[in-house]
Amino acid sequence: MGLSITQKIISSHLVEGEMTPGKEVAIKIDQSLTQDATGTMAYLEFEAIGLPLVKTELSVSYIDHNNLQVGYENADDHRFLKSAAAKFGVYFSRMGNGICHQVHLERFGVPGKTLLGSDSHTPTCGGLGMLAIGAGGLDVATAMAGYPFYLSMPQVVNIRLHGKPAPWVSAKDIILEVLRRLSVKGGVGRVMEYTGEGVAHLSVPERATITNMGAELGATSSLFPSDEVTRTFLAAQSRGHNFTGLLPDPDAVYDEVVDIDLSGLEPLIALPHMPDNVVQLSVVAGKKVDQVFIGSCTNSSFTDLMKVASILKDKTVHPEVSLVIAPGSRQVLKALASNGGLADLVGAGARILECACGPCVGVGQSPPSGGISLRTSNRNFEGRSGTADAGIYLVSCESAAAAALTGKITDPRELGQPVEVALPQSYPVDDSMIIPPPENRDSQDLVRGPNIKPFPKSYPLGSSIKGAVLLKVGDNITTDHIMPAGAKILALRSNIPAISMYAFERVDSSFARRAQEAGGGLIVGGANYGQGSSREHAVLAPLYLGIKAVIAKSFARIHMQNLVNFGLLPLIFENEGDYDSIEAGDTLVLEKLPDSLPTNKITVYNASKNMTYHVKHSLSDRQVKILKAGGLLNYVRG
Ligand code: MIC
Ligand code: SF4
Repeated sequence: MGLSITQKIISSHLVEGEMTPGKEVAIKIDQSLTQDATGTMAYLEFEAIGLPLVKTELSVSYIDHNNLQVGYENADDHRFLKSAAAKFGVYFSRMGNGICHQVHLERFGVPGKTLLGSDSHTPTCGGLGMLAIGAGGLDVATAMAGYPFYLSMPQVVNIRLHGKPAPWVSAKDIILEVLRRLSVKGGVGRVMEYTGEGVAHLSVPERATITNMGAELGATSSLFPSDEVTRTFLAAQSRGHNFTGLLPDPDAVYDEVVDIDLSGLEPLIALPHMPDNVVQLSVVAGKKVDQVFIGSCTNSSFTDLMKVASILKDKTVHPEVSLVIAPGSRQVLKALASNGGLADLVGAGARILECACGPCVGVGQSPPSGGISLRTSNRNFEGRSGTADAGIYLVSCESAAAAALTGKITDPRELGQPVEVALPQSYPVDDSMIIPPPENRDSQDLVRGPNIKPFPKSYPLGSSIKGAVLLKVGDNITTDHIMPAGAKILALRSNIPAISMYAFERVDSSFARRAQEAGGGLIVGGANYGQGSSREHAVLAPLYLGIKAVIAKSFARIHMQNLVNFGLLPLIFENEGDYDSIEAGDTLVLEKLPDSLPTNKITVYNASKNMTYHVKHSLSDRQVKILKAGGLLNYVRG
């Protein structure tokens, strides 16, 4: 039986396990990446593992998320990260060099290799035929320490692309179509593998737009073949030596096949407040727009921004619209500067932000109250922009540029002649903002400022859990709900006691106080609890506040692993209807733990209602052992 690309990469990296979907496998990790908002924890955790040096082939620490320094906190974090990179043998991509995923795609990604990153959009490098997976900081720290990465062997979904996109339809519209069809839960436990004759029409940065937003499907990863398009891209990055071809076997067997006719697609748009709330853009055309943000790891490549420059050339941004553009990397910005594209953007009135995540993570350009912001980014979760009642719409660069000119949601096809941007023969390669680890590390200390506090201790699972339901939430609760980002809160990423006070702030601002007063308790969630980011803080804060278990209808992959990594019990309702009979404030009692975990027959007694529920888990034996050990750090340290 032939193999898919995913199966080929997993089998060539397999350390343990059987490649049967749903069974746990362990794979060797070749490369890792961290970013500043998750990186401080990851390197503190690596320090706690106790190794002097990373064991991966390549590890890179990026500074890209929180570049707004309104106090010492961030600057201290960045200084710590620079010292940790030098001490542990990690490349350090300085602030201003760009967004981790864009820079990694340009400078480091290699077809056929594995990459683990402490950011959920790590699958961006799947655009190069890499198996790139997002994970929590502790998983990345253990991978840097040379331990394999454990995952549930994914099903492989073959998304076959047919034909060629019509003018004004772009890669963003393709992934929005996938989200429209499969939903934000559609990728859970799966890798999305793109094939078909249509892939030849997509450049590597366009492929990366699609694999990037596979994170919004909840997918373990997404990838494209490594073909002539990949070879050309790597050569243009002066990295022709990194090319290896990688295609699925002609008789590869997939768990599911999805066919998409690219020529039939229209410009699409995701309406507030979920990335799968997708409709044809023409349906909402005419709606007034206050802001447009072009950038993020989804749509900030050279070609993306050149298209925008061509659309805006010799025109002026609508008087009612504030347009900001954040190039994905310094390479993109340099290329735009040298070919005149930057002058066209500035000439039209675009505000150029630095090469970083910026508004995507709530750092800058929060919309006005009740405002409408059109964005090329990947997440439109409620409140993530920094404005609770704003409406965020996700679109392609072409659609964003069209709205910037007209002041309303506009079908880009109305702009007339399509813009053509030729792919560069070569990109302006300049790695001078990436500091390689020094040869001599003997004198290198970790530099800690006052904001860098030790992470909270996790404890072995006790024999019983008794506590009140401190919060009951609905379906699709994101990590942005659990532990919001934004400039103010991001500055506290290295200070768990301080950041914990913001847990669930936008859902119930009394949560942290109540949890502290009660000395902890439980959380009840709906389906896909913890979707979105990889941030461990969505577990570290509840841990700090004394939360012992989360009972939900289902969990998102990275968040569930993060819960286990820090010794919090993720349980699933056997009967989803039981969710309805639990109320916030009810006292729940779980007994005979952890002995009932191996048999997976766990009962929850609701002492307030005198009712008993059956719950289960989807943990492997290894994950149960991690819980018994009191988290992954204790487990690997033995
Ligand atoms: C995000 O897009 O939500 C983030 C910010 O990049 C997160 C990481 C973080 O919270 O630091 C992610 O996607 O994992
Ligand atoms: Fe940064 Fe936004 Fe991408 Fe997250 S999704 S890595 S915040 S650009």
